Amino acid sequence: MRTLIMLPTYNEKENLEDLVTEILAVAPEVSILIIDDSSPDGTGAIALKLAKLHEQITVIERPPKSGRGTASTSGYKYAINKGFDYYMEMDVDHSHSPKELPAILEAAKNADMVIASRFLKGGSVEGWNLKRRLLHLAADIAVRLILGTPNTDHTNGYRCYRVGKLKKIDFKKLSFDGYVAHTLLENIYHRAGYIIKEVPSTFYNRTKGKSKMNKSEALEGIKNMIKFRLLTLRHGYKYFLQH
Ligand SMILES: Nc1nc2c(ncn2[C@@H]2O[C@H](COP(=O)(O)OP(=O)(O)OP(=O)(O)O)[C@@H](O)[C@H]2O)c(=O)[nH]1
Ligand SMILES: [Mg+2]
Repeated sequence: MRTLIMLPTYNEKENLEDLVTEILAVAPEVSILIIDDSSPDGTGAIALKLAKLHEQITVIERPPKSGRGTASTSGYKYAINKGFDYYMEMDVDHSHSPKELPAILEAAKNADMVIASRFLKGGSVEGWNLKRRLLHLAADIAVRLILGTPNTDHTNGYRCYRVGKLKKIDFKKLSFDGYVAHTLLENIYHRAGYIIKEVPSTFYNRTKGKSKMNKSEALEGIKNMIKFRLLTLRHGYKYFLQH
Protein backbone atom coordinates (compact mmCIF):
# COMPACT_ATOMS: atom_id res chain seq x y z
CA MET A 1 0.00 0.00 0.00
CA ARG A 2 1.49 3.33 -1.05
CA THR A 3 0.88 6.39 1.12
CA LEU A 4 1.48 10.04 0.28
CA ILE A 5 1.65 12.69 3.01
CA MET A 6 1.05 16.23 1.76
CA LEU A 7 2.65 19.00 3.82
CA PRO A 8 1.28 22.50 3.00
CA THR A 9 3.77 25.25 3.79
CA TYR A 10 3.64 28.99 4.00
CA ASN A 11 6.49 30.48 6.05
CA GLU A 12 7.41 27.35 8.01
CA LYS A 13 11.22 27.57 7.93
CA GLU A 14 11.49 26.86 11.67
CA ASN A 15 9.27 23.78 11.46
CA LEU A 16 9.60 21.91 8.16
CA GLU A 17 12.89 20.03 8.53
CA ASP A 18 12.18 18.74 12.06
CA LEU A 19 8.72 17.57 11.06
CA VAL A 20 10.02 15.67 8.01
CA THR A 21 12.68 13.98 10.17
CA GLU A 22 10.03 12.95 12.71
CA ILE A 23 7.70 11.59 9.99
CA LEU A 24 10.43 9.53 8.34
CA ALA A 25 11.48 8.12 11.73
CA VAL A 26 7.95 6.83 12.39
CA ALA A 27 6.95 5.90 8.82
CA PRO A 28 10.06 5.54 6.60
CA GLU A 29 8.01 3.95 3.79
CA VAL A 30 5.77 6.97 3.05
CA SER A 31 6.21 9.48 0.24
CA ILE A 32 6.01 13.19 1.07
CA LEU A 33 4.72 16.00 -1.11
CA ILE A 34 5.60 19.51 0.11
CA ILE A 35 3.36 22.20 -1.42
CA ASP A 36 5.02 25.55 -0.77
CA ASP A 37 3.45 28.82 -1.87
CA SER A 38 6.67 30.77 -2.52
CA SER A 39 7.11 31.41 1.20
CA PRO A 40 8.97 34.71 1.62
CA ASP A 41 10.96 33.20 4.55
CA GLY A 42 12.74 30.69 2.28
CA THR A 43 10.82 27.52 3.27
CA GLY A 44 10.94 26.50 -0.41
CA ALA A 45 14.75 26.25 -0.39
CA ILE A 46 14.60 24.01 2.70
CA ALA A 47 11.99 21.84 0.96
CA LEU A 48 14.22 21.46 -2.13
CA LYS A 49 17.19 20.57 0.06
CA LEU A 50 15.12 17.86 1.78
CA ALA A 51 14.00 16.53 -1.63
CA LYS A 52 17.66 16.17 -2.64
CA LEU A 53 18.41 14.22 0.55
CA HIS A 54 15.39 11.89 0.40
CA GLU A 55 14.18 10.43 -2.88
CA GLN A 56 10.62 9.97 -1.57
CA ILE A 57 10.17 13.74 -1.16
CA THR A 58 8.70 15.88 -3.96
CA VAL A 59 8.19 19.65 -3.91
CA ILE A 60 5.57 21.69 -5.74
CA GLU A 61 6.23 25.44 -5.73
CA ARG A 62 3.19 27.64 -6.37
CA PRO A 63 2.64 31.41 -6.58
CA PRO A 64 2.64 33.33 -3.25
CA LYS A 65 -0.08 32.31 -0.75
CA SER A 66 -2.24 30.46 -3.28
CA GLY A 67 -4.43 29.15 -0.47
CA ARG A 68 -4.69 26.23 1.94
CA GLY A 69 -7.71 24.79 0.13
CA THR A 70 -6.14 24.67 -3.32
CA ALA A 71 -2.99 23.12 -1.78
CA SER A 72 -5.24 20.20 -0.85
CA THR A 73 -6.74 20.04 -4.35
CA SER A 74 -3.24 19.96 -5.89
CA GLY A 75 -2.33 17.22 -3.41
CA TYR A 76 -5.40 15.09 -4.21
CA LYS A 77 -4.68 15.36 -7.95
CA TYR A 78 -1.03 14.41 -7.44
CA ALA A 79 -2.00 11.36 -5.34
CA ILE A 80 -4.56 10.24 -7.95
CA ASN A 81 -2.20 10.74 -10.92
CA LYS A 82 0.70 8.94 -9.23
CA GLY A 83 -1.45 5.96 -8.20
CA PHE A 84 -1.16 6.22 -4.41
CA ASP A 85 -3.52 4.15 -2.25
CA TYR A 86 -3.75 6.58 0.68
CA TYR A 87 -3.43 10.35 0.80
CA MET A 88 -2.73 12.17 4.06
CA GLU A 89 -2.36 15.77 5.15
CA MET A 90 -0.88 17.32 8.25
CA ASP A 91 0.02 20.84 9.37
CA VAL A 92 3.71 21.65 9.42
CA ASP A 93 3.71 23.67 12.66
CA HIS A 94 4.00 20.55 14.88
CA SER A 95 0.34 20.78 15.85
CA HIS A 96 -0.09 17.22 14.58
CA SER A 97 2.16 14.54 16.02
CA PRO A 98 3.71 12.02 13.58
CA LYS A 99 3.50 9.48 16.44
CA GLU A 100 -0.21 9.20 15.61
CA LEU A 101 0.47 8.21 11.99
CA PRO A 102 0.42 4.42 12.58
CA ALA A 103 -3.00 4.56 14.31
CA ILE A 104 -4.43 6.74 11.52
CA LEU A 105 -3.09 4.45 8.78
CA GLU A 106 -4.41 1.39 10.62
CA ALA A 107 -7.91 2.96 10.83
CA ALA A 108 -7.70 3.84 7.12
CA LYS A 109 -7.68 0.14 6.21
CA ASN A 110 -11.42 0.07 6.95
CA ALA A 111 -12.41 3.62 6.04
CA ASP A 112 -12.66 6.05 3.14
CA MET A 113 -11.62 9.01 5.30
CA VAL A 114 -9.94 9.10 8.72
CA ILE A 115 -10.04 12.28 10.78
CA ALA A 116 -7.68 12.77 13.72
CA SER A 117 -10.20 14.15 16.21
CA ARG A 118 -9.35 16.42 19.10
CA PHE A 119 -12.85 16.11 20.51
CA LEU A 120 -13.33 12.36 20.50
CA LYS A 121 -12.79 10.65 23.89
CA GLY A 122 -9.02 10.46 24.38
CA GLY A 123 -8.29 13.48 22.16
CA SER A 124 -7.30 16.96 23.38
CA VAL A 125 -6.06 20.45 22.53
CA GLU A 126 -2.94 21.85 24.19
CA GLY A 127 -2.25 25.56 24.41
CA TRP A 128 -5.20 27.30 22.74
CA ASN A 129 -6.00 30.72 24.19
CA LEU A 130 -9.58 31.97 24.66
CA LYS A 131 -9.64 33.71 21.24
CA ARG A 132 -8.59 30.51 19.44
CA ARG A 133 -11.16 28.49 21.40
CA LEU A 134 -13.94 30.94 20.49
CA LEU A 135 -12.91 30.90 16.82
CA HIS A 136 -13.11 27.13 16.87
CA LEU A 137 -16.47 27.12 18.67
CA ALA A 138 -17.92 29.49 16.05
CA ALA A 139 -16.62 27.29 13.22
CA ASP A 140 -18.01 24.15 14.88
CA ILE A 141 -21.48 25.66 15.41
CA ALA A 142 -21.50 26.91 11.79
CA VAL A 143 -20.67 23.41 10.48
CA ARG A 144 -23.40 21.80 12.58
CA LEU A 145 -26.05 24.36 11.60
CA ILE A 146 -25.17 24.84 7.94
CA LEU A 147 -23.80 21.46 6.90
CA GLY A 148 -24.99 19.00 9.55
CA THR A 149 -22.00 16.65 9.40
CA PRO A 150 -22.19 14.42 12.50
CA ASN A 151 -18.52 13.64 13.33
CA THR A 152 -16.76 15.29 16.28
CA ASP A 153 -13.98 17.28 14.57
CA HIS A 154 -14.71 19.16 11.34
CA THR A 155 -11.71 21.42 11.10
CA ASN A 156 -8.59 19.47 12.00
CA GLY A 157 -6.23 19.24 9.02
CA TYR A 158 -4.81 15.88 10.14
CA ARG A 159 -6.58 13.44 7.82
CA CYS A 160 -6.21 10.39 5.65
CA TYR A 161 -8.18 9.58 2.48
CA ARG A 162 -8.53 6.42 0.45
CA VAL A 163 -7.48 7.61 -3.02
CA GLY A 164 -10.03 5.32 -4.74
CA LYS A 165 -12.83 7.43 -3.21
CA LEU A 166 -11.10 10.77 -3.84
CA LYS A 167 -11.26 9.89 -7.55
CA LYS A 168 -15.06 10.06 -7.36
CA ILE A 169 -15.08 13.75 -6.48
CA ASP A 170 -15.32 16.42 -9.18
CA PHE A 171 -12.71 18.90 -7.97
CA LYS A 172 -13.54 21.27 -10.83
CA LYS A 173 -16.79 21.93 -8.99
CA LEU A 174 -15.49 21.50 -5.43
CA SER A 175 -12.86 24.18 -5.76
CA PHE A 176 -13.46 26.19 -2.60
CA ASP A 177 -10.40 27.81 -1.19
CA GLY A 178 -9.23 28.34 2.37
CA TYR A 179 -9.27 26.04 5.35
CA VAL A 180 -12.93 25.14 4.83
CA ALA A 181 -12.21 22.96 1.76
CA HIS A 182 -11.71 19.72 3.70
CA THR A 183 -14.78 20.43 5.87
CA LEU A 184 -16.87 20.56 2.68
CA LEU A 185 -15.27 17.40 1.28
CA GLU A 186 -16.11 15.63 4.55
CA ASN A 187 -19.76 16.66 4.14
CA ILE A 188 -19.90 15.10 0.65
CA TYR A 189 -18.41 11.87 2.04
CA HIS A 190 -21.08 11.88 4.76
CA ARG A 191 -23.94 12.47 2.31
CA ALA A 192 -22.58 9.87 -0.12
CA GLY A 193 -22.40 7.26 2.66
CA TYR A 194 -18.63 6.85 2.37
CA ILE A 195 -17.04 5.53 5.58
CA ILE A 196 -15.66 8.28 7.84
CA LYS A 197 -13.72 7.15 10.91
CA GLU A 198 -12.24 9.27 13.67
CA VAL A 199 -9.29 8.45 15.90
CA PRO A 200 -8.43 10.46 19.04
CA SER A 201 -5.70 13.03 18.54
CA THR A 202 -3.79 15.57 20.61
CA PHE A 203 -3.36 18.98 19.00
CA TYR A 204 -0.42 21.16 20.12
CA ASN A 205 -0.66 24.87 19.46
CA ARG A 206 2.18 26.12 17.28
CA THR A 207 5.21 27.45 19.17
CA LYS A 208 7.32 28.58 16.16
CA GLY A 209 6.26 30.71 13.18
CA LYS A 210 3.04 32.61 12.70
CA SER A 211 -0.51 31.32 12.35
CA LYS A 212 -2.17 31.96 8.99
CA MET A 213 -5.64 31.49 10.45
CA ASN A 214 -7.47 34.75 11.13
CA LYS A 215 -10.95 36.23 11.37
CA SER A 216 -11.22 36.94 7.63
CA GLU A 217 -10.25 33.28 6.83
CA ALA A 218 -12.97 32.17 9.28
CA LEU A 219 -15.62 34.48 7.76
CA GLU A 220 -14.65 33.39 4.24
CA GLY A 221 -15.06 29.79 5.45
CA ILE A 222 -18.60 30.42 6.69
CA LYS A 223 -19.49 32.20 3.43
CA ASN A 224 -18.21 29.21 1.43
CA MET A 225 -20.16 26.79 3.66
CA ILE A 226 -23.38 28.65 2.85
CA LYS A 227 -22.55 28.75 -0.86
CA PHE A 228 -21.80 25.01 -0.81
CA ARG A 229 -25.00 24.19 1.13
CA LEU A 230 -27.13 26.17 -1.32
CA LEU A 231 -25.54 24.27 -4.21
CA THR A 232 -26.28 20.91 -2.56
CA LEU A 233 -29.87 21.98 -1.79
CA ARG A 234 -30.35 22.96 -5.42
CA HIS A 235 -28.54 20.11 -7.19
CA GLY A 236 -28.01 17.41 -4.50
CA TYR A 237 -24.59 16.29 -3.24
CA LYS A 238 -24.10 14.26 -6.44
CA TYR A 239 -23.44 17.57 -8.17
CA PHE A 240 -19.93 17.30 -6.69
CA LEU A 241 -19.33 13.73 -7.87
CA GLN A 242 -17.75 12.72 -11.19
CA HIS A 243 -20.35 11.75 -13.79
N1 LIG B 1 0.75 25.90 0.65
C1 LIG B 1 0.08 26.63 1.54
N2 LIG B 1 0.10 26.28 2.84
C2 LIG B 1 -0.60 27.06 3.72
C3 LIG B 1 -1.32 28.21 3.33
N3 LIG B 1 -1.89 28.76 4.44
C4 LIG B 1 -1.53 27.97 5.48
N4 LIG B 1 -0.75 26.94 5.06
C5 LIG B 1 -0.16 25.83 5.84
O1 LIG B 1 -1.27 25.10 6.38
C6 LIG B 1 -0.95 24.61 7.67
C7 LIG B 1 -1.98 25.15 8.68
O2 LIG B 1 -1.82 26.57 8.82
P1 LIG B 1 -1.81 27.31 10.25
O3 LIG B 1 -1.37 28.70 10.08
O4 LIG B 1 -1.03 26.47 11.22
O5 LIG B 1 -3.35 27.34 10.59
P2 LIG B 1 -4.10 26.76 11.85
O6 LIG B 1 -3.46 25.50 12.31
O7 LIG B 1 -5.56 26.70 11.51
O8 LIG B 1 -3.91 27.93 12.87
P3 LIG B 1 -3.11 27.89 14.25
O9 LIG B 1 -3.87 26.95 15.14
O10 LIG B 1 -3.14 29.26 14.71
O11 LIG B 1 -1.75 27.35 13.95
C8 LIG B 1 0.48 25.03 7.96
O12 LIG B 1 1.35 24.00 7.61
C9 LIG B 1 0.65 26.26 7.05
O13 LIG B 1 2.00 26.52 6.72
C10 LIG B 1 -1.32 28.55 1.93
O14 LIG B 1 -1.92 29.54 1.49
N5 LIG B 1 -0.60 27.74 1.10
MG1 LIG C 1 -1.49 25.51 12.91
